[in-house]
Amino acid sequence: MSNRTFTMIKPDAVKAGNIGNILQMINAAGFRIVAMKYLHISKQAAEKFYEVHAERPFYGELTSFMSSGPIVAAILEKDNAVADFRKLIGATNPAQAEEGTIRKKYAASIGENAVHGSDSDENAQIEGNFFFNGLERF
Ligand code: 3AN
Repeated sequence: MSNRTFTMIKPDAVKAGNIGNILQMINAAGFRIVAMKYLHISKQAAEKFYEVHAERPFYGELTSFMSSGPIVAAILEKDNAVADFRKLIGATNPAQAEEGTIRKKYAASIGENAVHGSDSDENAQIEGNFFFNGLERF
């Protein structure tokens, strides 16, 4: 079990002005920020990041959305980080997300669901490495 996960605050949540609210929930849940940046990724970069979903019907929609505006990318640290962060963000579909989760509060739909959270330790490492080099982690 690793103690790090990777997250993105997605373009919908950034546009809605919820960066601060979401970071507040992340901090209140006990996560430490190891690395963080605010950036606008290209469609090509989004396609690379979501390569594992290339065959899914929503791949085009997902990668267009993720490159539609700036995002916040971050590596987070806490015991049991991956599982605890998935709990904090709630179900992929906000309609099914539990009360008090980030997606319940700030996500509008399954496609535009406010935040990303890695689904395994292995992916947390791959995804963190996609955005951050060694000099950008503290
Ligand atoms: P999660 O982000 O909860 O791990 P995944 O890995 O199944 O969910 O999906 C990756 C991303 O793809 C989701 N965060 C969501 O933005 C998008 N997505 C998943 N399912 C759909 C869908 N049916 N329609 C549109 N977008 C979807």
